[in-house]
Amino acid sequence: PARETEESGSLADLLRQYGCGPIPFTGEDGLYERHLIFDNVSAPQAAGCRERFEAASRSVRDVLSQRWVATEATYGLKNPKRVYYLSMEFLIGRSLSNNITNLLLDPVVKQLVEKKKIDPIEFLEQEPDAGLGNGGLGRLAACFLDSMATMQLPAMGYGLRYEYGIFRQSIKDGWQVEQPDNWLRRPDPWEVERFSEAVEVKLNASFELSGGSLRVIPGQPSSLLGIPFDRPIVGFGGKTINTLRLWSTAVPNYFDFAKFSGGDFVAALAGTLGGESLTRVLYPDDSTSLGQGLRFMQEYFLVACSLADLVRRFRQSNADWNNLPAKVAIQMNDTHPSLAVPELMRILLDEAQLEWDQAWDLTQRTLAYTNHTLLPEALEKWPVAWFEILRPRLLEIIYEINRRFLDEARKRFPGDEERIVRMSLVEEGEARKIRMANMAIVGSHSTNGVAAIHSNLLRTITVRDLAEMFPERFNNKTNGVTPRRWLRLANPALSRIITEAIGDGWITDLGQLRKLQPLAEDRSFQEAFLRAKGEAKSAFADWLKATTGQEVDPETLFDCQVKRIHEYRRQLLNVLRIIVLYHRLRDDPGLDLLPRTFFFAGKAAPAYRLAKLIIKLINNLAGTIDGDPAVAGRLKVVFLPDYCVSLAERLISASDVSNQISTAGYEASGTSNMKFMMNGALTLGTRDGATIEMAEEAGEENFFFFGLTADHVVGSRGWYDPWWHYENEPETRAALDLIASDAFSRYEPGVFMPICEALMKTGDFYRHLADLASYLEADRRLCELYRNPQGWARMAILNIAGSGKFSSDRTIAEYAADIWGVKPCPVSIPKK
Ligand code: T68
Repeated sequence: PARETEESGSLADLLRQYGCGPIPFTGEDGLYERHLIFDNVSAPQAAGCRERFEAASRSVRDVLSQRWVATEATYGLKNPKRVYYLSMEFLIGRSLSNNITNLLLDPVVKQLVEKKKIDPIEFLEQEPDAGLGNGGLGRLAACFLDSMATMQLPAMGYGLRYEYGIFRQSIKDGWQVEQPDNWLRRPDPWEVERFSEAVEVKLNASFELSGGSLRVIPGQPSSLLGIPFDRPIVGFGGKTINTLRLWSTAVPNYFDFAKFSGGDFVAALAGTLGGESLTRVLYPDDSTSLGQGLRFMQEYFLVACSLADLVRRFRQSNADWNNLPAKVAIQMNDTHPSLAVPELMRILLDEAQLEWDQAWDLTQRTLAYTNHTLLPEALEKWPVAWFEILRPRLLEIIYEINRRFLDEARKRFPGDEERIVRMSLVEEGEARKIRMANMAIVGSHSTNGVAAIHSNLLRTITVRDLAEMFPERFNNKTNGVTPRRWLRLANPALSRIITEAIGDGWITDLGQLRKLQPLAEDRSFQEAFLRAKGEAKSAFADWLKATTGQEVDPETLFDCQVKRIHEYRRQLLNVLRIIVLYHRLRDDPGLDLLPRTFFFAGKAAPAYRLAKLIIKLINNLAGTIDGDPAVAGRLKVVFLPDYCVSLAERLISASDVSNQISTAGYEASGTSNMKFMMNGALTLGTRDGATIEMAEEAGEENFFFFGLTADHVVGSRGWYDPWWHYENEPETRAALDLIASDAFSRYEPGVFMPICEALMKTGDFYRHLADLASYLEADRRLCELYRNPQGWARMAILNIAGSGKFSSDRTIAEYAADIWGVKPCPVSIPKK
């Protein structure tokens, strides 16, 4: 049995505990030098930046390896209840600097960098972002893994090892251009392939790659192999190292012997190409379900591999299937992995041979579901026909679930057949479809939204009938972000002054930031804050210049809107604001306007034409302003291409103003809003998502709220008229006229017509014009405050002090207590 070991002491102690043993990190025989020589079989002096990055990563991995093994061994031995986070996306970003921070190795690495005269930026920039996600949902999953490991929870993430992550965005003539993200071109130093733990997924169809698309051959059973690739998830302090297991497809080692002996050697092998492509690429849509067959197969592949794997692990330590909910919690990140409902039933019925009622009870008590959006176009519905082709047994099970569920529903709501039609897991129509959200809710014990307003709208509007049937299942878990990456790592200057003021307890207990509240009035702390912000802004400006050649002035106010481009997120509203300011300046060149830089960044789904046109408009506006000597030095618009985790780390820490301006009721939560807040930016925003709760924490008087509330938005459907604003608000009219008259498209006349149409002709669904005037008014108040640096610093500090609730540690503590019932399981290393 394991015996507990010592607490961490000195750095040397720590390294020893991590299992680094007598081998030092650097020096003649150190890990780093060994990797430089032996991994590449070349002289260390010959190593380039990439080789140095790989050697450093390998060395860090060596430091954590034994601890990683000990973590899994501890779980095996103590058999605690474990949580499995199933997600089609993990937007990880870079790992080297994060793992160094979380292992507390910064002093060691600092020495290395100094001794070897390595340029740390050049060196860290070698690591590609692991961009296995679209946006908030994928980044949330990554923050949750960090928190679970830090809180020593026995947890594991399951996802897919896409060979191509979210596309790389570049801008050509103002337009978004997508390029493949070949992030695995060079070997990834963090992943460990575990071929011996491969699982087989049986399907009722075969696949072929023909002409770039996947062709399904129904009725020809086949199987795929899922190969696990494990990545270490380092908890802060390095005590727990959990695992993110990503599945990659391979085709079993079989041959089409008929074809082979017929002489068609190439065709026999080419047949395997179809299956191999399954995990090739991440779908780049963050808010629409396009209903692609390949996506459906990816989802099933994730679920089938992960459940087979976790059930195998469960069976190693537990004889009785009835213990499943006592030992396993499975969280479904949106409906993407909701095939877990019928798949777990299949395992319990067909493999464990349990009776239906028992299998159903265990399934429901094991699974839980998180909803991330209310947008109808994002709700997944899969054609019944695809189930029939791919896995008919799942369809049988879904029909039986539905039959029993509707029987119950009819008892609860006799005579209300319309309600039954709405609640059914099956949507009738020409092509019958399975409603995945309904299935996830019916097949689990918990459904949560991701901010208070979102959970309420979900319960009272979107899936009201189901919430009336199962009220006890519905709950809220307001999102959070990890302060390790988003404050300690991203903003060293601010972290330092916080730690100097209140100690470093905030890193794992963000509520302690409250202690900063009294310091908001303290002159010297205000000044320290302004200096730290200035430092971050200069660092960003230097980085931007060095990597892109673009120049921005850190003396100007940095005003940001960074997120996926979508109409509901209203980047267009921001554009209208800037056009109004530009127009004022043109009208009156003597105007006393606060010098500002407006940053935009974000990707548009490749098939979302209006979103791509919005990017074009932002870029053309930037060009027009740059070319206008009348506004030089006073207004600047910058569209930063290829928004990703590592860019977010640099930009958010350097921001003064955060724009969170979605149409109220549409942004489920938002998570960048929280990152900006804890980095001391002030929020210009609508009452939507978690921004509402942020203001509750910091005090509304420290927020710049404007615009319609969610109730107003709902109430205005039916009578809202954008033309009223056009006719009655001169600045609104002027801004729209400028767009329509090609002021920003002199050489491409008419190019922005679809934008004018969306705003005026088709009714401005997202209420841009309704909120423009109040946006400008809030903006005016904000600029006034900025002219008073002490007042500004005071409010920013109050925001930081109020941001403690938005640590993902708090969110995870709530999931653990209310949904999963899991407790910390500290790792112990058996004494040698
Ligand atoms: C986001 N959703 C929400 N979806 O928009 C955001 N969708 O408000 C919230 O803060 C965040 O989730 C975390 O809860 C997404 O990011 C997707 O990325 C997505 C991807 C594929 C399909 C549908």
